[in-house]
Amino acid sequence: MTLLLSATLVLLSAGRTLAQDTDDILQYVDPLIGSSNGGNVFPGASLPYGMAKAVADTNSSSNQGGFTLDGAPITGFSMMHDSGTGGSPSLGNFALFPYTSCPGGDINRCAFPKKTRANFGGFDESSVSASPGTFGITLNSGIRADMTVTQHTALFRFTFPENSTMGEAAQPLILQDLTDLSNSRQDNGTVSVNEKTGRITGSARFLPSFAQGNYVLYFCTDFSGAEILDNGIFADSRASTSVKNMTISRSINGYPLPGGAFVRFKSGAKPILARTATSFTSVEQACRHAESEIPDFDFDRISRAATEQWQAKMGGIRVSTKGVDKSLITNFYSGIYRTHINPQNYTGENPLWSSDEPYFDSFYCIWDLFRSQLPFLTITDPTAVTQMIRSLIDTYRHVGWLPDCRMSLNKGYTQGGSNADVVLADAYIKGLEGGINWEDGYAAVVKDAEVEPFDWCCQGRGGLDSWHTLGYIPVQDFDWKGFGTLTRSISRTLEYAYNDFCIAEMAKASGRTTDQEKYTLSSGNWRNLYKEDQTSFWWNGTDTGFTGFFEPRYLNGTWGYQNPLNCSNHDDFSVCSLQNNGPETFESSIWEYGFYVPHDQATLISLYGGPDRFVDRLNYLHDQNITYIGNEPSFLTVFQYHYAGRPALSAKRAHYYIPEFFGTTPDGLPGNDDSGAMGSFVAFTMMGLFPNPGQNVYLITPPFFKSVNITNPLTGKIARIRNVNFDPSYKNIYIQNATLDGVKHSKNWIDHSFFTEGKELVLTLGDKESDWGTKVADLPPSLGEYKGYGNSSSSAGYGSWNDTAGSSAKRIRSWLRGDLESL
Ligand SMILES: *[C@@H]1O[C@H](CO)[C@@H](O)[C@H](O)[C@H]1NC(C)=O
Ligand SMILES: *[C@@H]1O[C@H](CO)[C@@H](O)[C@H](O)[C@H]1NC(C)=O
Ligand SMILES: *[C@@H]1O[C@H](CO)[C@@H](O)[C@H](O)[C@H]1NC(C)=O
Ligand SMILES: *[C@@H]1O[C@H](CO)[C@@H](O)[C@H](O)[C@H]1NC(C)=O
Ligand SMILES: *[C@@H]1O[C@H](CO)[C@@H](O)[C@H](O)[C@H]1NC(C)=O
Ligand SMILES: *[C@@H]1O[C@H](CO)[C@@H](O)[C@H](O)[C@H]1NC(C)=O
Ligand SMILES: *[C@@H]1O[C@H](CO)[C@@H](O)[C@H](O)[C@H]1NC(C)=O
Ligand SMILES: *[C@@H]1O[C@H](CO)[C@@H](O)[C@H](O)[C@H]1NC(C)=O
Ligand SMILES: *[C@@H]1O[C@H](CO)[C@@H](O)[C@H](O)[C@H]1NC(C)=O
Ligand SMILES: *[C@@H]1O[C@H](CO)[C@@H](O)[C@H](O)[C@H]1NC(C)=O
Ligand SMILES: *[C@@H]1O[C@H](CO)[C@@H](O)[C@H](O)[C@H]1NC(C)=O
Ligand SMILES: CC(=O)N[C@H]1CO[C@H](CO)[C@@H](O)[C@@H]1O
Repeated sequence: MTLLLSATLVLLSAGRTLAQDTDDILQYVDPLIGSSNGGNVFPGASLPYGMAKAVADTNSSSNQGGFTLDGAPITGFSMMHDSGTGGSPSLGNFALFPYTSCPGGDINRCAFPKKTRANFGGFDESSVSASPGTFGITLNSGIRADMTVTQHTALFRFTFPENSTMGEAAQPLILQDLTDLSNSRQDNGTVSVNEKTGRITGSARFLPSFAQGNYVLYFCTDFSGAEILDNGIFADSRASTSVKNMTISRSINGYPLPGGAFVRFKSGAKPILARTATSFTSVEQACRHAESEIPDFDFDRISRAATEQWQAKMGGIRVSTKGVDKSLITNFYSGIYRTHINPQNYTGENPLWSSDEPYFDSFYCIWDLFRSQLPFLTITDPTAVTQMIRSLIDTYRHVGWLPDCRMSLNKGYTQGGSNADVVLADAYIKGLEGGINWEDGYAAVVKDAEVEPFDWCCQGRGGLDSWHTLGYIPVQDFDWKGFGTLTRSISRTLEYAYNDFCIAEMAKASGRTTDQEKYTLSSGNWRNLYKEDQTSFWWNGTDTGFTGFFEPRYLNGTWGYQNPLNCSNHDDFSVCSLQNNGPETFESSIWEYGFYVPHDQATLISLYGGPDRFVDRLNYLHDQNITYIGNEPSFLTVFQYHYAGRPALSAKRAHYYIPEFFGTTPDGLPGNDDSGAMGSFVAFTMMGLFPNPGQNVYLITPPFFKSVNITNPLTGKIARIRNVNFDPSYKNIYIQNATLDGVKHSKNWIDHSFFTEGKELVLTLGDKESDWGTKVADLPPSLGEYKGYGNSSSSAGYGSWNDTAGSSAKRIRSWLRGDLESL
């Protein structure tokens, strides 16, 4: 009740209109979804985009997000994390660990190294509590650990049993370890403990999870709640109260030598609070954060404030809960919650350059985030996305390139194209302003297209000479100018083509006609890897029945070969990531990449034999489980039926995947959450509008709820979607007709003005597919012309760009038909 009242005040004071449904929506957020089975979700305490992320860390081999619910014991409580990522575990620095007492009162009989601490980290799953802004767990030792956070500071409250399990009266010891989750600490970590106050400070250099380079992190920890008995330093398994400072080597055998400090207390009768702030700039800054953000060690106040921030952040989306299974509401709001965890706001914490621009980190990775996560935030939190875009552009200014992946202040590895181009285009065409320097933004995306970095492992694009002369990335490219992993030639070609389309859109919107024409032209390069006579057979020799697939191509124009089913869900043998011997598609098959032409579905559909044959192929992709819904390239394929004039099939497919493949249990996610990418897929899908990212297009399917209200935080206007004939058993999932602000709306898509202008979309549902949204005029924009549809009276799309685009589209078409020489 208290929470709800204060949240109401926050919303009202921000000038927003409260939805009438006054349910506390945070009751529907379960942060533990995805905390086992490879979801790798961070389920701990964080503010939206918060830098401090406190949780109990386990020693699970899947502890990328810190905590897991897979039976692995706790090794510590740390305050920096990423969420849902693959790669090696990220962050997890400076773990604390509590003991009720050391046997016989002898500090040397407490276990200091992480590996031995694990023996004291068992816990009962029923003791775990997690909600936005707080996390708590009881160890089998009887110690209860609750945690909450502010922006840079974590507050832990340790409540001790009267006696230790050995029977000694409580004389709690809390240690702090110069470690991180992946044991990456480098040489010369330092730690000091202040004899009088017990303040522990220090720093160490660590390695980022999926990036080059390293980073230094500083910390400052204070305690409250009990009188200090003594304190000191530990190295490996031994400790002393007479040593207060230490500089520790990584050790000569690879595994960093355990080391840190500890404080012992006279009594455990009252809870002991540990307050740790971190900083990328200095110990002093860390201490300043701690003192200013949590001066009073008031756990209840801080956790209430965290809850209120979440309530305010998420309060803008309200669904009618009537009749709908609670687990679906939980799925929806938990997805929205996870979408707001990363990227992290490190503004004021960037030691790499000085600038007045915001600095966001943990874009881990944009290949995942561009598809639905950042587009979702563009709806719910455009102010934050504006700051993220400014940060990306500022990173370009100071590092030279837009990042594709960035974590812990370092350049992460690029997975495919320069997909920050899509992020910038998406924001630009949806009208984000707020101090974004779009001149620099445009220069940044053009640089991606024109200048090859020496190290395209981690920025920009590789193979640009081939791209410009041949119009594709060749398998076994000859590239002597820039260097990166020479694989993924198909997926890179497809992604570069779409990246160029996104640049063309920005060029169009800013009146750069020559560029628009140029990048529209190269956005057709995907066509150069289409091998029209390519067949596809299963391992057992059965023909899939489809002909025409993308295939690798050599420098000399000769085709190479990759089995179109390799790297699909059915391929248990290939390794399809960034390995040097990796395939020509990244983490996905030729089958699935075969749909990745987001800007020219019309031409793709024609190549695949028209809309019916396209639908057959899309059905086969899903029905045969060739696609893997646990990885991001699958997202758009769920909705691409819209382009074939079959929006009903997108709705059907949405219900096929949710909730079957996305449950609300800890093991409920089909793959890594990827910083909230999966969460945003769930949220968008259930909301009934899915973006084609980089375009001003949302594909319409019926929401999973009777109604959805989405408040635009900038304009305060409320966009509404209402289902007439809503049926919570989901038999009526087919749109019969629709109105937009009372006017008949037969297009199967809408644009972003729906949100900014607060329009109302009313969908009338039925249990059978109708002809709503099926005509060519109803289809979303596409560069090429829709052909072979039942009613082709008018054509939609980017064909109507204007005469320049029209003539370039004509040129593309003639060029696509013919030889590469004509370039
Ligand atoms: C985690 O710790 C437990 C208890 O010490 C141990 O049995 C287990 O092998 C450890 N797991 C890993 C992956 O290190
Ligand atoms: C705690 O330990 C003290 C001293 O060892 C003992 O007298 C007392 O009974 C113990 N209390 C409990 C609850 O076990
Ligand atoms: C660590 O400190 C030692 C001793 O001062 C010094 O010799 C060494 O160069 C330092 N290592 C690094 C990486 O700074
Ligand atoms: C220990 O470290 C503290 C804080 O860095 C410093 O003030 C103090 O002088 C150091 N003490 C010794 C003995 O080096
Ligand atoms: C959405 O907004 C309308 C109009 O303000 C209101 O009547 C309705 O109750 C709201 N729906 C929800 C689910 O909050
Ligand atoms: C990011 O942090 C800065 C500095 O604390 C703050 O001014 C800004 O509002 C934050 N941005 C968001 C989206 O929370
Ligand atoms: C071959 O494998 C495919 C895909 O698993 C399956 O659909 C088909 O029935 C199999 N054919 C035979 C003859 O076993
Ligand atoms: C083209 O290059 C590939 C790879 O080097 C080679 O196998 C093929 O024979 C070449 N084709 C022609 C026509 O030279
Ligand atoms: C496809 O994958 C299989 C392993 O599953 C591998 O043996 C084969 O070389 C791959 N074939 C192609 C053409 O990529
Ligand atoms: C696809 O996966 C679903 C769910 O795991 C399963 O029920 C179905 O049998 C699979 N279909 C094929 C053709 O493998
Ligand atoms: C929408 O469809 C329903 C059911 O078929 C029908 O009753 C209604 O009149 C239609 N509305 C419009 C605006 O076409
Ligand atoms: C024929 C046509 O549609 N021309 C348009 C080209 O684009 C410019 C700028 O958007 C428009 O002003 C023209 O009308």
